[in-house]
Amino acid sequence: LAQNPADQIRLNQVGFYPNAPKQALVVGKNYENFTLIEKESHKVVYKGRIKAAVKSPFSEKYTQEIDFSNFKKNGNYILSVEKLGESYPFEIRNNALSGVAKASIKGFYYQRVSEELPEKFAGKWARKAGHADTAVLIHANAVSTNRPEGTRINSPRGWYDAGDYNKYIVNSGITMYTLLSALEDFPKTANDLELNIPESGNNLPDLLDEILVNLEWMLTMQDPTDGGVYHKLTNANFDGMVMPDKAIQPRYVVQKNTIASLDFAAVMAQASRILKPYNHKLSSRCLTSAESAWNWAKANPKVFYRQNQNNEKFKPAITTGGYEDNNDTDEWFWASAELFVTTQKSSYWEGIASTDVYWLPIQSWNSVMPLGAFSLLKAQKVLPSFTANKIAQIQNTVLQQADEMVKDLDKPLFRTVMGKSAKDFMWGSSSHAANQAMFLLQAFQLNPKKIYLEAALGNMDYLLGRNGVGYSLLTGYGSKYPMHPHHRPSIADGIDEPVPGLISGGPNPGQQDQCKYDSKVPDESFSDSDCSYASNEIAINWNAPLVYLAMALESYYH
Ligand code: 9MR
Repeated sequence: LAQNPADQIRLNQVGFYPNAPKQALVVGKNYENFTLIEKESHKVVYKGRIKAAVKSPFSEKYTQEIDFSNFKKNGNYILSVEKLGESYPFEIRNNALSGVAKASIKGFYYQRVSEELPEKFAGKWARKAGHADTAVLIHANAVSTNRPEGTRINSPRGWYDAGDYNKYIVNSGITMYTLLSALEDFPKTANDLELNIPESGNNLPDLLDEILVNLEWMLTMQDPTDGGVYHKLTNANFDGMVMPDKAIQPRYVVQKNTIASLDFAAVMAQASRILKPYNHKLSSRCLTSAESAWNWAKANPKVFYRQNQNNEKFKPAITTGGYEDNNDTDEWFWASAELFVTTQKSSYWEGIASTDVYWLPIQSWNSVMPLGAFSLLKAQKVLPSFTANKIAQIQNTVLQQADEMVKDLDKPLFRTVMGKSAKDFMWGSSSHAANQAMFLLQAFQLNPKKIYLEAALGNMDYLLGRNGVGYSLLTGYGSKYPMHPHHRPSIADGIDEPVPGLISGGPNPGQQDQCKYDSKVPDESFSDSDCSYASNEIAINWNAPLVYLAMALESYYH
């Protein structure tokens, strides 16, 4: 089969900002010259030399860099590589990624539980409401004196987690943090993004309206009598590939635990702060809920959710997503940080004071210490002076790690921070790329070195096509994007195009799904098939850092 040259020219298939770096890569090692062609007229508008090849650390593949940063004129273009052919088309314009920013937030609208998505807002992806979640059972592993077996609770709304139809507190934790931070850090951009959702025009930013949908659900996951928070609201087993309204298995809330309660406490404390100017009453309710979840965790430390152990004792067995995490150090840190920043009560500082922060992982659903670190750094100007030494330590750590990340960016295969190491290609690797960028953007807010911002942009280019698979990993955006994500509505709705604005998990050599993959190479280990939950699912915690990144780029480059 003849190869499509466009598949060998890896670039952001959506768009470039006039005043930002513009790079593409060609897969190969002997190419010499490129031209930039105006799409309509097919006129050559810019010419250049292609750089020397760099070998993949993962395979026998080589890539060569094409740089056309000096070309700044708005328009629609194609790159042409001599002796190969033409790339997919792309734009150069101001607000080049506003479409991506909007779509990645609108993706959450499409995940809404308990409400119909009418055509007016959902277009051809209109669908009936699924899961009222008004009579959810307390699972046998979660019964308490005040809520004995057979009790039903009202826990509607929120977002479906991913390609499945369950709602998980732990994963909502980092997702909400990330979206709330985007709102806090880029308020003007948030105001400008109109999403065409039912609440549009109600005087709140659409992003906030969308956040409130899940906040409302999270609040119902707290047991009001003791403050503890249930791990998840779930079926016993994953549904078949059906639309939400056809998914009618019984729903349960399962075991209250320390990690879920701390994640909840952190989000509610943060929300209380950020919501204050918009809704005073809700803001104080969030704080009360945060403190009672914290108190529950204090009284019930080290209660971990362990699905298999539970299944031996309690029926029905629960086999949906585990989100199990046996290390609560980072959740304590995060919840302490949010509660401290919001209340400035010294009791919340103790855990922070006693934690050394000489290294931070890239944030993920089970590694949330960076979230607390970022919140402390942002608040440092208004915090009491006894916090200064600890905050200086955290700041050094973030800046040092950012410097490390942006080193030698001319060497990796895609000239991006993402993919310097094979370890970057984990389950949900796309979110890792977006979270690395978010980490760099925290550094940029502390010290506006251009390279931090440019490296964050590079990871966006990675997500939109400058990568090992040649797909823009965002459904509906670019010329070649995943058509068969592991996403029940996209599979069952009878519409060819997947629901738009959802970021695919991306390459994952773990291949835990046993689907057919064309390659085992870490950066190529991807399968655009709906069977592939390990490389081609979508998830709220993957979309959220993309929202943050797109909004950041829109506000810094515009
Ligand atoms: O994102 C999660 C990933 O880090 C884990 O390795 C994986 C296996 O436990 O689970 C992922 O989360 C899934 C969740 O358990 C259920 N909903 C879909 C999520 C994305 O695949």
